[in-house]
Amino acid sequence: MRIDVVTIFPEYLEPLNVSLVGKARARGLLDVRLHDLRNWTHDRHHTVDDTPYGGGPGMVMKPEPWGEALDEIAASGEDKPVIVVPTPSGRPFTQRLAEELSTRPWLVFTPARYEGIDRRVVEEYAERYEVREVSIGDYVLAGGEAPVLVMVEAVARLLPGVLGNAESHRDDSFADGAMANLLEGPVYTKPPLWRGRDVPDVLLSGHHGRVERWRRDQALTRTAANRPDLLRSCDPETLDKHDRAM
Ligand code: 6GU
Repeated sequence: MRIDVVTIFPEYLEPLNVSLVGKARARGLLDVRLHDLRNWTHDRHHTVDDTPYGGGPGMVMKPEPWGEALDEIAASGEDKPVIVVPTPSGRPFTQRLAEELSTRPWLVFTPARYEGIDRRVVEEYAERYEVREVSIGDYVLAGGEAPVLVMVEAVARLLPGVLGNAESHRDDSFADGAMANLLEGPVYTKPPLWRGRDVPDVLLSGHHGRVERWRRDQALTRTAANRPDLLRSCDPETLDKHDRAM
């Protein structure tokens, strides 16, 4: 997969050199290209923002640098990229969307600063490309760069060959399957006794069936406590079907 990021803070994206994403890049599974939006400005001050029409606080990103940058970058590959526009006004970024994006050969992210990008940029590119306006949650950040780090990591770990074994995301919170819509329960490792605290006996029992039953109970309890909305969105029949199967 190829990922381009256009930003006025390329250095903000340096974590993409580290850990899972960094390794995927080093192994040639992921081709990440960072671009400084100011390279597509022509004035001495490399201006990327201006005052908003209609008044109001803050500044708006000018359309011309984005237009020149996206024209050049989008024309630099074989197929058409999906353009992902991080914005608190976008559709929610979910595991489902991460899975969908992970099947696409090429993503271009356009993280903005200030009050956002002149609306005409999205309109212009939506006529020729698939454009997704996406929010990572119900809070406001100062810019789209941190959301790009979030989304790239969520997508990269789904790419073939990036994780150790193909099973490692089967039981992830939010994945499909028996644990669909349930949060993962607690995990333990050695030593079996730490500061007077035991590892639950069932995990040391060697009874695979009892371990699975316990894990599902933990997942249900945690989901009820932390995300009751997820439990309510479950089909009760599907929940029961998985429970009867244990
Ligand atoms: Cl994608 N951008 C900004 N600036 N704030 C956000 C966000 C995105 N998602 C949630 N908050």
